[in-house]
Amino acid sequence: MNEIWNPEYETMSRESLRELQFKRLQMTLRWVYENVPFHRERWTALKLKPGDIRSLEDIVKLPFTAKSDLKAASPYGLFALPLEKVVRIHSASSTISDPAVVGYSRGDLNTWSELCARAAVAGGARSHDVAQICFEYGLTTGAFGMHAGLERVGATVIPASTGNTRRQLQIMRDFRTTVLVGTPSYALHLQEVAPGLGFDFRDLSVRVAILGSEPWTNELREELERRSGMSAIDIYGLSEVLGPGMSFECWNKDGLHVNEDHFLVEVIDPDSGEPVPEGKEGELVFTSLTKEALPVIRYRTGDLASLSRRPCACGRTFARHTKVLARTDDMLVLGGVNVYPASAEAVLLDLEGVEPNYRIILYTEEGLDKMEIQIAVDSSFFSDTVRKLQNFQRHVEERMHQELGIRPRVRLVEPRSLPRGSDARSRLIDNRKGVGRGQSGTLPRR
Ligand code: DLL
Repeated sequence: MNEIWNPEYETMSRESLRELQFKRLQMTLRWVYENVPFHRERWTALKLKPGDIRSLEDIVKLPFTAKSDLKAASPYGLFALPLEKVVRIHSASSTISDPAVVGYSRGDLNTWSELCARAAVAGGARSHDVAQICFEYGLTTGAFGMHAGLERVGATVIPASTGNTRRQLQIMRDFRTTVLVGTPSYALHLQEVAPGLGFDFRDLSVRVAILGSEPWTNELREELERRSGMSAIDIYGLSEVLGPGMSFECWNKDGLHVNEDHFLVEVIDPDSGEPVPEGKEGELVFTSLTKEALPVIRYRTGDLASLSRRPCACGRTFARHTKVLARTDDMLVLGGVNVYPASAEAVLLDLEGVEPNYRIILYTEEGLDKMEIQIAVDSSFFSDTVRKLQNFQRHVEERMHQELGIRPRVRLVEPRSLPRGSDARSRLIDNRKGVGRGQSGTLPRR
């Protein structure tokens, strides 16, 4: 059960690991200083050069990088390599019109598949497995990362992508899928709808589920495992830093091991930016140690967790962070897609005849977390024909889909049925029962 894909690195002594990290950090800082004017200029303004970082702890001297920096430099402003050497582009699954673009060199893709292979093996996948990937094959990173990692392990990979649940279940049964890869909400959805579509999940061969891209609780894990007898493990990552495979659970399921030979991880107080002690919750911050095309320096994830460097029963020496269940901002993750309520509001404000009065309701349907947007429209709207109202609704849904990457249900309501002048917090009602259940991360904690 406890196979380790790359024991040389995954079990190296903490002392050797720190040495390796420091060597790689120095290389990264020099690489960035020479090739990314954005970082060089900021460091110069602080009178800092790569040589001033003399220990791992000195990293705190460097400024943070935020998603807004990546967006401002979009598409290629933070790349350290010319496009000629960049072989892949992805983007974070947030606002479509304002994406954070990320790039990979051939070497980066090799690193990425290695880290996803480690995650897959830690979760229980082996070369004899048949792995069905139910992440979308597109601009987001989930599918391509895990696809490459599982192929590297030697598993037989089925690029099933998302949607068409009946077909997914059919593939699972007929191709005898043993490893399911996707979002926890989709795994739950598959389990919930299977009986109605004539499938019994327990008759399928799924042994392991490698799930991530959105927050999910241990209670949900227990439910998924109980319903189908499979082992469900958590993988974490974000596109801006790499994608899936930055950290992963082992069979011990007691925190996610960070691939520390490739990333320096910090936990900071989101308000002060100061480091917090081990075991205390704060914002995860990552610095890449080996990335070539888009190295990231002290990238603020917005994800809250705490870190532990205590040895793990699995033998890996990499630090572990707790499950990510909350964020510093109001970003929602619905079906693995990142959604900022402000982006929904921007779409609404752009529509004629719509009052800037709306309410977002999160709900769960067949295990999937979904969004309904109730929009106050002029009362004159309701004197229009039903067809006209439906067309308008569809138009809004389509615009939301284009902008947010999810298709919320839109309901038009009379202005007085919504509370007036409410702030963002009271505009959001969270009735989720599925993956979002128990999440405290749907609203800012401050
Ligand atoms: O979701 C990468 C990924 C794909 C990870 C597949 C794991 C599996 P983004 O679309 O950039 O990348 O979204 C990143 O999603 O900052 C977290 O808020 C959230 N997230 C990702 N994985 C987890 C997880 C991918 N295991 C954002 N638990 C992150 C909780 C997660 N939240």
